[in-house]
Amino acid sequence: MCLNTLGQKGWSALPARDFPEGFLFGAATSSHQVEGGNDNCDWWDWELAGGAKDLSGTACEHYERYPEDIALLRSLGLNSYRFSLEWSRIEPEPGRFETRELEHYRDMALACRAQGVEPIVTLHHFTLPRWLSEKGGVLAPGSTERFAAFCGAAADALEGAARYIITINEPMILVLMGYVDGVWPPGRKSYPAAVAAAQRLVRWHRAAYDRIRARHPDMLLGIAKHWIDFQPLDKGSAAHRRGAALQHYLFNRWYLRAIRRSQDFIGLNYYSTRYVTSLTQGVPLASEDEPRTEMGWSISPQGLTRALRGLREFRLPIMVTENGIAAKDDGQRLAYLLDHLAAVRAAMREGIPVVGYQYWSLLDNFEWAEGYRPQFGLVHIDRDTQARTVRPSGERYGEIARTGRLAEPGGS
Ligand code: IFM
Repeated sequence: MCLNTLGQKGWSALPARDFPEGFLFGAATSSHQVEGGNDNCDWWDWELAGGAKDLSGTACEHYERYPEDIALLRSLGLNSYRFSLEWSRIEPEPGRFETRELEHYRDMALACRAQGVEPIVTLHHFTLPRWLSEKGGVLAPGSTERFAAFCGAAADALEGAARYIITINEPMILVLMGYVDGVWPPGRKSYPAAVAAAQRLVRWHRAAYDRIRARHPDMLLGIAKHWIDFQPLDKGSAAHRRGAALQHYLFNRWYLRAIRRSQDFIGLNYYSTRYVTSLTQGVPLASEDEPRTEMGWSISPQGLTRALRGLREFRLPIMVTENGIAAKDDGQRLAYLLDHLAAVRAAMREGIPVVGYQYWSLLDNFEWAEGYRPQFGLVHIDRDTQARTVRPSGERYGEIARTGRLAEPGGS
């Protein structure tokens, strides 16, 4: 029997199963996208100011309904759940930590554990408490110390309940959307501010890592890194190739290299390939007739295998912390899921230590500026009644999780 560095059994069983026993098959959500009523954060204000196509409002009422949602995830056969804490609930005013809210999230992690579900907890998933955004958000003086204090309090509350901790979700997406494109809070379009924000988010992670590591040696710490598979639109063009290489370095590698000594595992969020035409430009699709998701993104499972290969340089276990599709047609979702799981399997067969896969998302939810139209969920949410309905893709994914096999019985 083999053990990987996180102590999972069964790499030697790969030929019999497609995924080893103990592989973490799960699904992910984030607080603001599913909880509802997060009226003390920057996104709430952004929505009211017209920055999103819908108001998040009651979202999926997951703050109250999490026991039934975790039970549903478990009933499918999944063995892990990635969710996030809402900083604005936990620290509604600077330095005032709400014990009740810390207990709420500890209870969520314990509810997972009680059902044999591994909780994977994200501490920061895009939203900021209003008091911090009013002072300048990520770039506010002292924001690093504030973030580290919040993470320290959160980790103390999660001690013994959660092992996998993700400090920050997709720092470079936050920089891109909030400081380059200006379509998310704080709505800036400034390269100098973007560079400063990226550097500050490196400090946030390092400070949080040090704070948590000092008190909780058993926790496994990382980030969830959004990775775009940058490819030259025209492989014959030197300008396209140079552009792809630069964007790959700046977006995919720079942050991970900056925090390379402060990670126990790598969290990978992967969705699609982007076709690059210059140092700063690119298009989501190689051609107009290429299949795409409801977000307009390309569908490119081979990009996931390439991403996993690219992460080899960090010599750490890798968890796919997000991968999924917004699709009206659940058949398209299932095809995407199967093809991307096959892409993970291909990487594992090359010896890349992937320890889990979290589909985005468990529930149809609030897709930030795009509102509620894109449906990523394994579980459909009726927006009027909040009724949960498992989609066939969710059932099939659960079967894969239970058996560790990708092929249907009798299939190849
Ligand atoms: O919904 C988001 C999530 O919050 C972060 N990663 C990408 C998802 C789909 O856009």
